[in-house]
Amino acid sequence: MPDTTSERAAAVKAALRTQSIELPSWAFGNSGTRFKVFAQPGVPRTPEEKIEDAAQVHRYTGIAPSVALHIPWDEVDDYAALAAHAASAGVRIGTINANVFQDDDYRLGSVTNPDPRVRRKAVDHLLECVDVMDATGSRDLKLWFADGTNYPGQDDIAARQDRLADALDEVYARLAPHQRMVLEYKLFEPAFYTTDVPDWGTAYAHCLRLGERAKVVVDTGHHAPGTNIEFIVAFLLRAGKLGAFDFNSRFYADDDLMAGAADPFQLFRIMHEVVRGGAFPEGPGPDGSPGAGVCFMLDQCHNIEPKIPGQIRSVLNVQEATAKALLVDAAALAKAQAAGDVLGANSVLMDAYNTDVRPLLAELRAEDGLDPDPMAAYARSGYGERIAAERVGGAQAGWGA
Ligand SMILES: [Mn+2]
Repeated sequence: MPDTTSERAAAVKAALRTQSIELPSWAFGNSGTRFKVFAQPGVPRTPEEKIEDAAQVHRYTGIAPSVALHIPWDEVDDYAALAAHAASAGVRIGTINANVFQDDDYRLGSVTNPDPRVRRKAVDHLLECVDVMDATGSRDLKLWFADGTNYPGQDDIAARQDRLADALDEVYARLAPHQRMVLEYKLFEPAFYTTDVPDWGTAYAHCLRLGERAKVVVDTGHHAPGTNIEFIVAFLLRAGKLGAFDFNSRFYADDDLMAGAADPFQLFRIMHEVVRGGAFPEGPGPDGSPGAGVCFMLDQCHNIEPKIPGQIRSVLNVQEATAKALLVDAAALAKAQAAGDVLGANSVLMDAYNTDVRPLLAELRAEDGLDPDPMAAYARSGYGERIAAERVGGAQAGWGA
């Protein structure tokens, strides 16, 4: 990083111009808890309308050019046409998220179900998702399994791992050379006793066995309280096994709140490891190998707040944390660390975190022809009022839609 303040600011802005954050299509549909899903006016009724809403987030932030789909929530007859629709809206289709948890057949699990018929059905769905990727040009297949057990003795823990491995093998073998599988873990829920992919170690072990194109997804809301997530990020990056983030905030468990809302300092610490690990800005590895290729995605639900501004706020929070991470004086940090200067090293990190980067980000947007205040610009645009007036009739998208 250059020495003078203005050179540093220019370098940070140049790096930030390469940032892209993927949006989840489901964030634009209705969502809630097991107690109530609240409907909001103007909510999309089709995958096309979800993509149009996502395009608004990109329009005002400039750094959210892709939308992840969820199959079957975003099922359409013609995925190539959907990809063309996305392109005409100014965005593209990103990760394909599989869903093997919303069918009565999956009561005892999907790919780990004791019944081979159900396992076959689940794997067939995952293979269909790869067909979708072929049509949309997507790189990543994201797998999250709700599989697990609720009671000791309910099923054979190790046998379920065998079934999981068999399923992953079959899907991995189906991927084209440019496609990847990214495996997400979650501590608990909906299973309450064992979860078949509960932690990064389990995901890592399966990915390691599968090969180069299988990588781990870190969903920031999927850990036990107090877990040091940046350690996991550092470890996976070092091993070349970090595939993607699902950013969201949690106060208690899997809360799916806006990224950076609960703990902006944690988000900064994560982004510091990302920058340190060479995953952003992305460049070739030290040995000239291809970049880390980490997909920076949001996975959130906006149960009570309006959805498009909720996504804009989250994107801005990730951008702010990234800007602060880029401001860390790497040379000063390395020097303090090498000298065993505990307080000095900590100060270098805290100086960056405590910097107000909002003026720099406003300047960056103005230079790039964006409104310096994306939240205000969206509110002024009248888009929210327009969709509320126009999207009348039809069934609103939401969980299970
Ligand atoms: Mn997730």
